[in-house]
Amino acid sequence: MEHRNMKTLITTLCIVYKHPKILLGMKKRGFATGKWNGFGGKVEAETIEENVKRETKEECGIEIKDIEKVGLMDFEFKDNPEVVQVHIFRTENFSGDPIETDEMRPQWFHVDEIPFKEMWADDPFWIPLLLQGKKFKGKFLYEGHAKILEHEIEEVAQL
Ligand code: S76
Repeated sequence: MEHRNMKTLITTLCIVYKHPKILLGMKKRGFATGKWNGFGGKVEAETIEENVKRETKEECGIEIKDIEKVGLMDFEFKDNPEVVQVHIFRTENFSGDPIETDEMRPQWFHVDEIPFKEMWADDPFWIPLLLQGKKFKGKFLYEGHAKILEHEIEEVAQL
């Protein structure tokens, strides 16, 4: 995974975790349609923290608070000269009730019933760490959107 000459796209992802449930959204359009995912998106003219709050509000109607950055992951897709850097956040505090929007259909899942088969293939590697309160950094190389060719992930004390 060689990063020279590669453009980096900065994105965010938020997992709301109120034990024993996590909130995911079924993506209804665009990148990753048909997958359960956290909320977030491409960082534009704003900070990373502003972005994750804005996107979560837009995608499922809730206002998240007390967000904690728990993960930093680089994703590459074979034959695509772009790195997608995902800043992953966790929170248990929010206001409002999750609502379906044009983009996402939110649903709570018990931590023992996370629908990994309908999620990104990298999720089983890091969601358990997030649930255990750990912080992590990693890199994944995909071929297409379903096959992981290479990966590394490590727990870190801080990000
Ligand atoms: O959990 C994930 N969410 C994304 O948006 C992208 N994984 C992932 N991997 C490419």
